[in-house]
Formats: sequence, structure tokens, C-alpha cells
Amino acid sequence: MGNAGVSTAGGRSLLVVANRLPVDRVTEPDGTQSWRRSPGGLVAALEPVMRRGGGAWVGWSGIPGEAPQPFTQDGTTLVPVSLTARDVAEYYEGFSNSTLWPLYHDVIVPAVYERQFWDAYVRVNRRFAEAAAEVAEERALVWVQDYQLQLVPAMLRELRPDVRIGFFLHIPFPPDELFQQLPWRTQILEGLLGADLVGFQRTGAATNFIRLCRRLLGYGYRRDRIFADHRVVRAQAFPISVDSARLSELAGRPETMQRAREIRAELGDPAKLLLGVDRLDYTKGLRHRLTAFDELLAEGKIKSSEVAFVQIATPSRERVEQYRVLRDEIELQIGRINGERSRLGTPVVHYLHTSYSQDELVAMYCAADVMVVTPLRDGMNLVAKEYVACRNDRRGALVLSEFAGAAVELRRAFLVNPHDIDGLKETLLRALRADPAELGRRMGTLRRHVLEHDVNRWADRFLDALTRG
Ligand code: GDG
Repeated sequence: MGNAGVSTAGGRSLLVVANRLPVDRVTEPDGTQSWRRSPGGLVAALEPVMRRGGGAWVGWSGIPGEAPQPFTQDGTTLVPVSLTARDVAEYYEGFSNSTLWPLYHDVIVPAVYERQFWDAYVRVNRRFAEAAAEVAEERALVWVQDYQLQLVPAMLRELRPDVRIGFFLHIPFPPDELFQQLPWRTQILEGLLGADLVGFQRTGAATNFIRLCRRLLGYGYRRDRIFADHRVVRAQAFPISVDSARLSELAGRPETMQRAREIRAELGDPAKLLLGVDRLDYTKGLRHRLTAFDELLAEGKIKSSEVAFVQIATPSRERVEQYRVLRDEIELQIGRINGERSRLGTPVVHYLHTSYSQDELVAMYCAADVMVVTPLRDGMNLVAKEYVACRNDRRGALVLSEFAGAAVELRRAFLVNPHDIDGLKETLLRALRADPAELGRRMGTLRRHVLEHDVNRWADRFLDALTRG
């Protein structure tokens, strides 16, 4: 086995193929350039898996133009794939984030169907498949990630019939009526069926996929097995999670607890602190939670002298039109709330359009009384699980949308339908007013689940299933 592989069950090496490499290029104050681990759901989830043994990872560096040579970082061999500025506009911002992302999230905003975007998607998927085919070791396990690369499994199988291919979709897989809108629907299904194992966050998504293969391609199935010509493809749920033990340990450090106290003090020691942490994305239900919070203030059910709302909105996909529109809307809404409800020197909503270190994020989780997670649709939502993992004190309330994949497991959260603003207000109030005994019982149950079902278990389950065949 070469140094690009990690030994897994069955002695096969592991190769991850994802849109992005798990690092960002950064320029230090002295002008030197280096790579730093990037934020975001997928990297957060896979980093500990790779750290365990040093595998190889094929992906884009995040910078358009010629790809750097392969290099090694923290024991992982990183193999950059090049994207031109046009590829970024058409494959990434176009087909991935203006077509697939809205379509797979219940068309919260309209999906764009543009033939040029599709052509770019095919072209770039082929480039990833070729790069993977070139570096995968003999009989390797190749784990393809997410909606940007749904054609890679079939393309890779053509080039390298010896490897075993797994695919994991981090976002929802839509029901029949929505998926059928896609002009390239059969090609996407055929692309995914190149895998031996197709993993989803929820059972319902796997069922949607199996039914579509039946309806559009005529393939029979039995339970989670699809009979695709001469091959059997399994479609199953593998709910992703977080590195719970590591987060819990970080949260327990004296310096984290001290920082959590400082954060509260900097906010004027509010009686109750509410927190939202999201990429600035229209799927995350920011507008709904802000509306509910605003109305509670307007009605005097909560007082601006007693509460503070911190919303961290990490910049995301800023060149996609719908994200620009969203940013304007959210900033207008927050400006209005603060204009009408704040007191001199203490805004009631603290809006931070920036990215934080994980240490600071964990301190925020520890400082917050109510974690507000209200997506309109979300594959899983790691923020909800991170909050639970950090609450060693069993305090804190998790308000969680029924439309996040995480709601399937976190039944003892304060579950809510974010479209129902009255229901959301009532749930926020219940979470704010719950007594410590109730919060402790709820959080205890949530913690048992998240600590046991962590990201290592997720990866092990997926890779075991892939290895077993
Ligand atoms: C996709 C799916 C699925 C956020 N701000 C900062 C920061 N983050 C980290 C969080 C969390 C991650 O980013 C966000 O993950 P989510 O799961 O909440 O959401 P998506 O980015 O939409 O992820 C999602 C996920 O993939 C995994 O499968 O759960 O459904 O949409 O880890 O902590 N991290 C740091 N600074 C920030 O400012 N360091």
C-alpha cells in the first residue's frame, strides 16, 4: 500500500472525493501563503475520520485557475483539481448552487434550469472522476461526497472497475414530484447508481431515491437494494454527526468557560442569551426566527433589557444572486429590529457576518441559554448536535426545526415548525421559561444520543457497509 492510503477493513485504502479540499489558502500578515483547515459541515464531519489514519483527498482548492501540485497536510495527501473561473460560475455557482441546492431543499427559492450549467456539471464531474481514477490505489474504497459530484460514481466505475465506490449525500434528496422537474433527472440517477452504496441522511431520502429509480429507470428493488442491470446498489440512511468527545472536552476547558462568561459580560449580562449559528443561506430560516423574536419583543412577552440575540451568519456563496438578495433582506430586518427595539448602547440583535474560530464558537455555545436552529429544510444540521455536545452542564435549551434531519434523532429538543410563527414564538417562550430540572432532563437525553452517535460511528458504519458489499 502506498502512502496515499489508509488501511481500512479488508486492507483497502481510502480515497475521498469532494468538491472542496478540506483546506483554504490563507495569506499570513507577513505575506507568506499557507493552507488552513476550512469551516463548514463536510470538513467538520470528515476531518476526524481522515486524522485517524491519513488518507487521500481529491478536491478543488477554492482558487480558480491551474491546480497546485498534490501535497500532504496533517498526514492526508491532498490532490487538487483545477476549476476555471467559468467552471466556478457554471458548475459550482450555477448547476450545484442555483439548480440542485434549491431543488433538493424543497424549492424554497426557484431552481434555475440552464443547459450551459448542466454541460459544465458533466465536464467538471468527469475531471474529478479522472483525477480519482488516476490516484486511487488498486481495489481502493472511494468515497464520493455530496450533490456537486453525483455523476462521479458512474464515470469512475467506467474508468476503474476494480475500486469500490460509496457516495454520501449531505443534503436532502427530494420527493418524486420535485425531482421530476429536473431536465437531467435520469442522468443524475444513473450517475449515482455507479456507486455500490448510496448513503443519505434520512431513511425518507433513501426511499425517495429507490422509488425514483423504479419509476424513471424501471429498476426493481427489495428493501434497500436496487437491481440495476447486472449490479446491486444499496441505498441506506447514515445520519451524520459531530466529533462529540472533542467538542465536549473543548467546552470543559477552564479557558472556554472563562471565555463564555466574558461573552455574556460583553453583551451586558442579559438574563437570557439566544444564539443562532448558520451559513447565511435561505434554507436556514433566519427570517422566520427573527420575525418571531421581534414579535415577542413587540408584544412585551420578552424585554430588550433582559434578552440578547446573537446571530452568527457565516458568509456563503456570495456571488450567487439569491444569496445577495437574502443578505440584504436579513440585514434590513435586523436593522429594523434594532432600530425599534434596542436601547442606547445595547442592540438587542448582535449580527456577525463573519467566520469564527472553533474555540470561539464553542464558547458561544456554552454561553447561550437558547440555541435557535430553524431551517426550512436541512440534510442534518451539525450546529444542533454541536450545541448538545458542548453542554456538559446539561443546561441550555435547543429549539430545533422539524425539517432538519437532526430532528429525527433529537426528539427531546424543543421541536418546532418554523413556518408557524405563532408556534415558533410559543416554543421560544417555553424554552426561555423552562425550569432547570426540565432542561437537565431534556439535555441529558440529547447528550446520551449525541455522545454515543458521533461522527466516528457515522464514518465507521458507512465504511463497514461499503467494505462488506
Ligand atoms: C451541510 C448540510 C449537514 C458555522 N459557522 C462557523 C463554523 N460553522 C460550522 C458549524 C458546523 C458547520 O459549519 C455547519 O454545518 P451545518 O450542518 O449546520 O450546515 P451546512 O453547512 O449547510 O452543511 C447539513 C452538513 O452538510 C453535514 O452533512 O448537516 O444539513 O446542509 O459544523 O460549526 N465553524 C467555524 N466558524 C464559524 O464561524 N469554525
